[in-house]
Amino acid sequence: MTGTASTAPWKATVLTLFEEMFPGPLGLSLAGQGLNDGIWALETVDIRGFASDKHRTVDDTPFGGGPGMVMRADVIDAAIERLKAEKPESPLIYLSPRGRPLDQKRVRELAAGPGLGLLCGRYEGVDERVLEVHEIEEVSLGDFVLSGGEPAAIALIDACVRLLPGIMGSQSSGEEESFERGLLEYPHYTRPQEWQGKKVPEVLLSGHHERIRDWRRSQAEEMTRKRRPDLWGRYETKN
Ligand code: 9D3
Repeated sequence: MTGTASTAPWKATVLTLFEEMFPGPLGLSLAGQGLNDGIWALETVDIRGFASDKHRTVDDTPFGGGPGMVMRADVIDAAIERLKAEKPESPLIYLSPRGRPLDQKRVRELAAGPGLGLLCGRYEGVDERVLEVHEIEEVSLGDFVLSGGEPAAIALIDACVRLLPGIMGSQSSGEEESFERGLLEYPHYTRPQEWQGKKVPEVLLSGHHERIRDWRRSQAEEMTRKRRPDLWGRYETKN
């Protein structure tokens, strides 16, 4: 072989019925610049392209009855086979409200790998058998209801991409992120120094870096204790 050695960029391949939703916000700002610079790559695959009948059916009624439709195992399987042929090393994730809640630890692991294969569901979800056969990891964004997996896929990709080497700010943001320390962020202020009668806390104007650090720490702790008792409990246990 000749020429410059180069490794393939981190790549997200998204199986979806709504390709038009991509890149969406991923085409703008930090993620969009990284996409243009070739730091990461995005491919969407239309699930409907793997339907085998003339009406290109991807869903059917649930066995056992009940509301809504279920995405067919054979159609999803064909789409996944295509994905596995191209990027066999990438973890396969199904965005699903019954998945394990995403956290920053998993995001860091996924950003450190070769990329992601993402399956976006619509309707009630996909036939359980195809999830079992491919040992697909199920990931949720939290306990609220979206209309489909696509907005969740966009959020997951965004969280990974901002950590990639070469993305502006990935160095500093990778390290001292509030979630890494287990606390919410302290409050921020900028000019004007007084606004609608509200003054910026005196300590921040003092120039005493140690006092500022202590104040921010105590604010972060107070905020976490009040708003996120779950995080606070774990933080207290660790410290
Ligand atoms: C109306 C159907 N729901 C029964 C209570 C089940 C349901 C199926 C599919 C609810 C939502 C969805 C679509 N959601 C996602 O695909 C999804 C999701 C979410 O809704 N919340 C948080 N994380 C995610 S990741 C994918």
